[in-house]
Amino acid sequence: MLMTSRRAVVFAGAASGVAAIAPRRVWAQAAAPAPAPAGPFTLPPLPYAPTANEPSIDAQTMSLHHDRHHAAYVANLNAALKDHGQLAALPLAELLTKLPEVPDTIRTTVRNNAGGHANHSMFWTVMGGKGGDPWGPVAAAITRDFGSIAQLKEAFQKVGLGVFGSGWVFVSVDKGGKLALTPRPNQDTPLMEGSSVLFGNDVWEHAYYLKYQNRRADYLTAWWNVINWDAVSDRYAKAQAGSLPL
Ligand code: MN3
Repeated sequence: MLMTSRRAVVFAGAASGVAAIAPRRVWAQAAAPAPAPAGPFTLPPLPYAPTANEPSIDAQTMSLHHDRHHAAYVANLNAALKDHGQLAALPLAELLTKLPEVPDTIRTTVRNNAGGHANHSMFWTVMGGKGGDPWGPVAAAITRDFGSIAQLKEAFQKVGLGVFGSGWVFVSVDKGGKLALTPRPNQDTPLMEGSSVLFGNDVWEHAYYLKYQNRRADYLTAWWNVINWDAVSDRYAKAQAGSLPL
């Protein structure tokens, strides 16, 4: 009976905009972001707890990055495509290759937010690992195309530091399995040219500023501690099979 009456009070408080009397647990739920619009695009859940990449990537950054930044790209994309049913029905990767066909009035919004949705959907899945060394065919491809994993990391670091302002550093993979470092500004992605992304790191300040402030180099170095090589290997196989969705 106590719980019932407490809940009733909390709901009444929330409805009238008075949250101060809510117990902590309920207050935390009330503070969560509003659900995204119905679609067609949806925010994928983080595939691990926000703490999974500690201490390299702090939990607060992970939560804000996923729950707020990525959610906003999805919401903005859905809003932009609200009256464009044919575009809204396309798979995300296909939409990204058809930007020239998107009406002028929404093209930049679609470019930024569809790109942001694709990039972050990839990003979460290649993290949550333990770093270390890659294995199998992707390790062989790295050695073939960059010389060694150490040389890839060195080149990736240099390119990541060279992105002026906000953007991404990707390792893209072509249909023959050849790898290349491909930095992109803003939320652009090699998917826009029909290429596949093997993995990539987000060098927007929102990805690291809470913990690293201006020290992007330290963030780039630490990020390798949480790369999930199993996931990257899986992406490599799918890219070559033509079955990698993003
Ligand atoms: Mn980001």
